[in-house]
Amino acid sequence: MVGFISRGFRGRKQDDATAGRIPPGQHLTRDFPVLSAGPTPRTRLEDWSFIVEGDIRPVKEWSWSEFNALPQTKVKVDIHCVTTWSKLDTHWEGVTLDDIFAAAGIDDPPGAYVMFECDGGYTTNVPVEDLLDGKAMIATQYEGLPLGPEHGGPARVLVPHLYFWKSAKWVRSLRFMDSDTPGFWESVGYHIYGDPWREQRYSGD
Ligand SMILES: Nc1nc2c(c(=O)[nH]1)N[C@H]1C(S)=C(S)[C@@H](COP(=O)(O)O)O[C@H]1N2
Ligand SMILES: [Mo]
Repeated sequence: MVGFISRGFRGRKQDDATAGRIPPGQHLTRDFPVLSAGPTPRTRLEDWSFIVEGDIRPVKEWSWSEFNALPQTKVKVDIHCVTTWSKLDTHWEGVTLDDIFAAAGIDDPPGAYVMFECDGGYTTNVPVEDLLDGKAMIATQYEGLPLGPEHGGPARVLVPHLYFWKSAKWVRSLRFMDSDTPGFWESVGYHIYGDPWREQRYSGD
């Protein structure tokens, strides 16, 4: 009987802590599943760079050491994978897109959308306004440690308010676009935008 009561009490406490934080159709996970469409690329840091590209030519390129000299920001966020797992209170460190645009001298973005391009060929499209005001970063650390290769190290996109497929692993460039062109998953039936709170899993949702 006592066991029953205390189990019930723990259940209630957990419900209160997570209330309103799990989007529709999602469930909580404590581990960190790896989801990759292909093999894990292993780019040496001396060969790594991050490039911001406009239509015509590169706008800015940073080597690994230059990139790490940009202002660093820490965030604690919840992440939501379209395969229905959500994970709360994950800690990341990296460079916000605001700071990347500032360092690239971009006041007026040369397109309303971007395509993120990765080692291994993965791509994903995101509207520029979803990257600004601290909503997104290029993350290089997870839970206080360098980001592991299976989770996208050396650097991945983190756009936690959209489904996690938008958080491109092994990212190497950001290309501005005038129109919202589908990336890898978006072109095979996943939603062009991917808001977990509106359950935008597939095109047509
Ligand atoms: N380059 C690349 N980025 C990617 C993917 C991928 O296959 N390749 N998978 C996406 C998907 S579908 C998800 S859910 C998350 C998974 O990130 P994780 O493996 O760190 O959990 O990465 C996203 N970013
Ligand atoms: Mo995913």
